[in-house]
Amino acid sequence: MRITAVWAREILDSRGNPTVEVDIVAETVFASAAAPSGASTGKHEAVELRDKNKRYLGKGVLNAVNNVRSVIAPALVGMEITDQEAIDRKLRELDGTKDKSHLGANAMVATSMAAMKAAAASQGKMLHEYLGGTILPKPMFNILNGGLHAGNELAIQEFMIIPDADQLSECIRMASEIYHVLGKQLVKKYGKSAKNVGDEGGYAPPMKTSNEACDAIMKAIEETGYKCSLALDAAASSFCNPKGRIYTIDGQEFKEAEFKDYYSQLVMSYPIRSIEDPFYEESFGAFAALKEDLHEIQIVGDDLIVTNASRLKEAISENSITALLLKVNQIGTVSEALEAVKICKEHDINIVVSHRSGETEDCFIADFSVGIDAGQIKTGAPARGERTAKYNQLLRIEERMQMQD
Ligand code: 2PG
Ligand code: MG
Repeated sequence: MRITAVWAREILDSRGNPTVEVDIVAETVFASAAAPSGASTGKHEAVELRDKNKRYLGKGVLNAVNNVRSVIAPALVGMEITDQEAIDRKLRELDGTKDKSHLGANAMVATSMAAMKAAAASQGKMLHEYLGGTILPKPMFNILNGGLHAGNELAIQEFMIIPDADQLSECIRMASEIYHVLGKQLVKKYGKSAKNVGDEGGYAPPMKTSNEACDAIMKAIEETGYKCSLALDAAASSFCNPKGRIYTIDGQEFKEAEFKDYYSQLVMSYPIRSIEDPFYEESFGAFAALKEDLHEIQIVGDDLIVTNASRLKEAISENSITALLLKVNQIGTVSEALEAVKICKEHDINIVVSHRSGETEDCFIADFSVGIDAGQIKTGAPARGERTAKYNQLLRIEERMQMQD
């Protein structure tokens, strides 16, 4: 089917900031997708176009919306909707920059995702079926927030749980129960304000150290009696001074070479299975050294790689990571994200599909994670509509797969 119309509008994301939503019509089918937005963004990410005027305190996206309506739409109309590579190539040609700052990665990614959804619809398929994947991802639930996502003093951004169950729906139920038990325990210990949540729906209690956070989570897991391990996203660039690479955490300062031991201590004390962005976003060598020390722990590259094929290749050749954090909006088109997926599969690198801290109700990544057989997903707490939208879509996919068995 050929693309007949492309349209865009400004909507709000989960932080209440504007973002771009794109509609695509291809003959008899319609699809819509919205760009998510990060807070702890990597410096090599594709650039979101913001209006930088009075509206929305500078964060308006009317220029990006206008780029979709007046530049992208006329170029895409008439193209075959299933030719994702040609569509994405056209977007890159129209943009003409390396960092997608001309049209805006927000305009481009929403268009690219909407095109893929419409392509699936043109074949009467759900997106994950269209992509051909069959594996439901293991979810990591971010139940305690720190860093740039919370108003507390925790340096580490995400304290996640990985419930140990075969079925995805069981993992979701266990995570929900642990989350609620944690909420009650936090209120008991820290008072009512401890139940306030951060950007990704995890609690944001007034804690000061990573140990305090892990202890609280372990206590909640214990009360439920479930088997469950932990995962961290340090997002370490947010507490690293690039000059001299000094890390400030838990009231202490660490030089990069010493900071490795901080993680080793945590890993010895808690059942941590995965650590994302343990060091500054240019520290390929420090990632590699930690990976060697903690060879049983998954080391995930997010800001380090920004879903960029050439940075991914560098990380692989430096032996820096065991997994890629995959965020389509970091690179700006679905085809480029798929290129990163291909490289991961060729080099035995795990894939964790990820949401952003600023999200919408769009559940593209739920289908995408299944469609590419990623094996893992992180999409926040088992709470808040923009997070549960993804988990709920995974529940629908699981049900559909069971019915087809
Ligand atoms: C991360 C993400 C998502 P942000 O660092 O992994 O959890 O955060 O979207 O703010 O970059
Ligand atoms: Mg991250």
